[in-house]
Amino acid sequence: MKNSNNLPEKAGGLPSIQSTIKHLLRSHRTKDNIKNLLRVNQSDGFDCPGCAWGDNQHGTFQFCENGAKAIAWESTDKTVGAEFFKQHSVSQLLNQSDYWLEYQGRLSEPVRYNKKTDHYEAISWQDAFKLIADKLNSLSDANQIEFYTSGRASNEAAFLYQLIGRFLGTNNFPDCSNMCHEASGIALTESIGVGKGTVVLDDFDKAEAIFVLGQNPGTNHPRMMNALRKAAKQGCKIVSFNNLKEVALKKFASPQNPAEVLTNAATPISHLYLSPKLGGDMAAIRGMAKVIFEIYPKRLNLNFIQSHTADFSAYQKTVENTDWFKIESQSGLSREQLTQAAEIFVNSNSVISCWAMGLTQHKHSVDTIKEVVNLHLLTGQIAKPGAGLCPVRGHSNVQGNRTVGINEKPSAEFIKSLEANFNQRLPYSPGHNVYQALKALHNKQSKVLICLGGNLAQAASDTHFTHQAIKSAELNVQISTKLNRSHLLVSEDALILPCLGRSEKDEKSTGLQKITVEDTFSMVHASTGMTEPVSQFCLSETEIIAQIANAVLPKSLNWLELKEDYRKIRDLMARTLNGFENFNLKIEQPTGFHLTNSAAELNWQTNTQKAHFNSAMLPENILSDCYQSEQRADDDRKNITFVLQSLRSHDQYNTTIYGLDDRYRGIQGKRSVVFINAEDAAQLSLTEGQAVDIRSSCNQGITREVQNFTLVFYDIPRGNLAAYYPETNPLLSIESVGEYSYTPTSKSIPVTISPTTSKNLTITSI
Ligand SMILES: Nc1nc2c(c(=O)[nH]1)N[C@H]1C(S)=C(S)[C@@H](COP(=O)(O)OP(=O)(O)OC[C@H]3O[C@@H](n4cnc5c(=O)[nH]c(N)nc54)[C@H](O)[C@@H]3O)O[C@H]1N2
Ligand SMILES: Nc1nc2c(c(=O)[nH]1)N[C@H]1C(S)=C(S)[C@@H](COP(=O)(O)OP(=O)(O)OC[C@H]3O[C@@H](n4cnc5c(=O)[nH]c(N)nc54)[C@H](O)[C@@H]3O)O[C@H]1N2
Ligand SMILES: [Mo]
Repeated sequence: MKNSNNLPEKAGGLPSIQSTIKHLLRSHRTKDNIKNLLRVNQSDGFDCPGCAWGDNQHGTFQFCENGAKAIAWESTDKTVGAEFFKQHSVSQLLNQSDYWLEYQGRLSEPVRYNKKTDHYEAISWQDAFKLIADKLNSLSDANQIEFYTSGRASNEAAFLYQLIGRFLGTNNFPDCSNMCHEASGIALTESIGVGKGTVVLDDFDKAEAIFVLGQNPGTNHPRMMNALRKAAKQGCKIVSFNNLKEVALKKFASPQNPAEVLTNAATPISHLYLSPKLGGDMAAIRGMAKVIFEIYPKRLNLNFIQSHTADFSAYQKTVENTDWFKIESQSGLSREQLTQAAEIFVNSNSVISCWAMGLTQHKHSVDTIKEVVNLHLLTGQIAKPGAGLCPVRGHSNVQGNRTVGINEKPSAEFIKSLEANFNQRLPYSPGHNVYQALKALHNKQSKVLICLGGNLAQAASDTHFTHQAIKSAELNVQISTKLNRSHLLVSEDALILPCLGRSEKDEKSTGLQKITVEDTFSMVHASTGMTEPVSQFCLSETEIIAQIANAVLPKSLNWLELKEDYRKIRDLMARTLNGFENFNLKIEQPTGFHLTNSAAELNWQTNTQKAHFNSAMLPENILSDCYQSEQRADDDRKNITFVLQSLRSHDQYNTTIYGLDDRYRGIQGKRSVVFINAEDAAQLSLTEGQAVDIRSSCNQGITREVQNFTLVFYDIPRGNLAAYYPETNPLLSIESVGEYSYTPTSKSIPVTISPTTSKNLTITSI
């Protein structure tokens, strides 16, 4: 394993291209995948399954290293069918790593779990649909079903999926958003009346300053690096707030620019780089607001404040009542540093703030994001060219899924519109989010789990609890492309239903089908797969959902007609969803169409018709309340509690592990590492490379521990640690969730570390 001394000086460049080629070769479908890369994010091609960043509309190559990995991972020759399951029992498979499971290849035929033999066995599609229908129809209450969605499903599949649930009578739609940007949706809806970002890609060309908070775009949104690089070259000031020094936010060489690939050249990205303590961003931004009130009161946009906002004076008082000591100690940043950041903010005519999981996965995330909004409202940095708010979404269609109805708390207006169009009574009361769904499965109140993609077992917190919860389902139905742990947590009955990937052709009797997706800028556009399906037995997600609907609710709609012609599904959506009028026509435009954002038009759809300042005080403590106060006091005295963030390496897509390297952080061949400040290690008499156990301080009578993690010295604030997800999920108590959002507090886990007691040799290969 290499360590932090091997940190690269820049991100991107030649190593990115070399890594892309390596992953293409490993896919065993190199030729197809090169073809795929030429078509990804082109107007007649398919949408990259990597991330939700938008496409530049000028027809150049639109892929990146990690997009290429996602495509190569999906498009492989290796398959997992009934024969594979004959050779491996479920108990044996449970002993394999997550990497090994997915690496076996694409799921290629439907299979059903046989409890007697502990093996999955072949089942026909029709029998599988009937089995689901019989089970669902036998339940006394539709609220005993959990309909999980991961944000890759198309708008068409997701729209039909939510119809099944609602026609049956439930709003139980837990989804990956609950673990991801939930806090952004809540904060933005309450503050500006719409839960989405207000900028479009072109705004990045016009911004004079871009703040990037709690986000690692070099790995997770590499196409965003092109926008940041271009902006930086034009003199836009980029300010990064990141707990870690992420190399791509310092220097980036575009893999698409020959001069930067072939020479040592690179573009400096951040003008100012600040590293707050974990959970310290609300304090940091409060500090910036305080600077504006104290030093630059003339930069307050009083016109904007007066005509467009409510609760300004309450906010002003809150800022006055927040003292610098609290700001500096909670953020870990000095008043001078925050003054520098505030000066860039007020001296720029147009400012964008972007953020991701570093802001959304804390106890006080909703208030933190509202504080970002406060700053923009003070200065009127919203609803004008080059200015606004940009929560950068994760999964490629997670935003679209919400738009078309995957929401456990649908608005009354949405349900009314469905009722009017489908002529039946539908449920208004909220259903389960991920936290509530897992609790209900765990106590057997819920009996069926259906997952449209994803890997809930490894994505959710409190791994032991979550595994028990999934295993408690009487029927576990997984619609997936690759084998993962969620398929193996079975007790009674279970189905694995293999679907087409986004890069594959979806042929129906009416011709080649398109699907649609929505990116982080609310652009909706079509996507058409290009390569031959991996197996003739895979069905499209849309067809699988339509067939389940037909089996369960045959009379409610002509589902079989819908599955043969997705234009008909889009016609239904056009009649039901705001902004989707003439849907089929609008997606004929090469770049699709933009769903308008009311806040970007100075139309505030809040209860007062104004944008709201939020006056919350800084939290007393950033850690979850499940960390008991007596223990907290004791640990504080001994000064031994660290705050741990769980994050992604460069070689993974959420729970999908592509490899064991994290190139930009200097890590090779290993995932069980924990990044620590050298001075903290010295204080505990620990050395670099030493193996430690990490124990959660939120115990509630249960020991939550992961063992044998190697210490890596890193530029990280004292008292903070970082390690990869999903390996660290066992440390997060199920009760440790954000206020209002229920999102696991994956970026602020209280832990202690000690030399390992594990006798196992460190595993370095997969
Ligand atoms: N290749 C690849 N692409 C992906 C994904 C993937 O796994 N792999 N996942 C997709 C998904 S679903 C999502 S949601 C996004 C995730 O995209 P990111 O949010 O970039 O993902 P994380 O790896 O969780 O990184 C969090 C970043 O925030 C910083 N951070 C953590 N806590 C704090 C804090 O309290 N304050 C500040 N200021 N910084 C903090 C971390 O140091 C890290 O740089 O990426 C999407 N794209
Ligand atoms: N500790 C910690 N936990 C976290 C996070 C964190 O930062 N820290 N991040 C959270 C976040 S932001 C998210 S979004 C969640 C992710 O949670 P999920 O979305 O549930 O997880 P993924 O790992 O993206 O799902 C991978 C699986 O999706 C299936 N799949 C892939 N492509 C397709 C497709 O096209 N169709 C279908 N039907 N299936 C497909 C494959 O079978 C694959 O095994 O994890 C969350 N969990
Ligand atoms: Mo996410």
